[in-house]
Amino acid sequence: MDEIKIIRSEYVTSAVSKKTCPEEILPEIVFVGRSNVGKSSLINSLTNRKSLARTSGTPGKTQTINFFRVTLKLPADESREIFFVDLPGYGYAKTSKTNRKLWAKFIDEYLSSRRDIKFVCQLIDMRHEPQESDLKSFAGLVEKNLPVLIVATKSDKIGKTQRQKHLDAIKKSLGVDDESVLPYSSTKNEGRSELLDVIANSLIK
Ligand SMILES: Nc1nc2c(ncn2[C@@H]2O[C@H](COP(=O)(O)OP(=O)(O)OP(=O)(O)O)[C@@H](O)[C@H]2O)c(=O)[nH]1
Ligand SMILES: [Mg+2]
Repeated sequence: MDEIKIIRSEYVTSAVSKKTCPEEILPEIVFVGRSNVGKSSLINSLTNRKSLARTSGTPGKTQTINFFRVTLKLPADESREIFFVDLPGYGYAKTSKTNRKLWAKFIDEYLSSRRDIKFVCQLIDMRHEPQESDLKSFAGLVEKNLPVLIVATKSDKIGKTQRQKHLDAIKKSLGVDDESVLPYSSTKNEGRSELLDVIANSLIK
């Protein structure tokens, strides 16, 4: 496929409840994963923007469901508007239990709502095996019949020779095939054009 381009990207809103999600319905690509795994950085890498989504070295940065409107240019000259949706991370111990429960409920509501979610990118730090919270999140997405692409983040932190071993461990733990796992580095933009292809394909189908 020819190169897919992102020709525009803008922050739309931060939702804290189902009611505050944008009324506008566009195809949505959703980014989920543990706190600090690199969801917001991935959105910046994809859109080629330094700080469209706020990132931080400390986990727990994203605390709301953030919607970004993105205009893609497809090879057939067509341009399409979609939303990138940045979710707060899970597995972050510092918030209270009540708070975590409320969030889990809201995220669950959002994922179960009938918005036009094309697929969910579940990010997993490539250096570590999926944690219990990752397995739980993955199972929840599968249960909702949402297509999931596993994005193995921070691939720049792993030597070339170690990569396959790490990818295999992730695949085995989640029980998914080669096609469902994509290594990504937001600092090096590795995996970017592959992910843009997957996004474009999800819009055509
Ligand atoms: N080396 C490297 N560091 C990365 C990469 N992606 C993210 N980081 C770093 O990881 C940290 C967390 O990144 P964020 O994008 O804020 O993570 P997040 O998943 O949005 O975190 P929360 O909003 O807290 O859930 C930051 O210090 C980033 O610079 C990557 O591909 N490579
Ligand atoms: Mg974030």
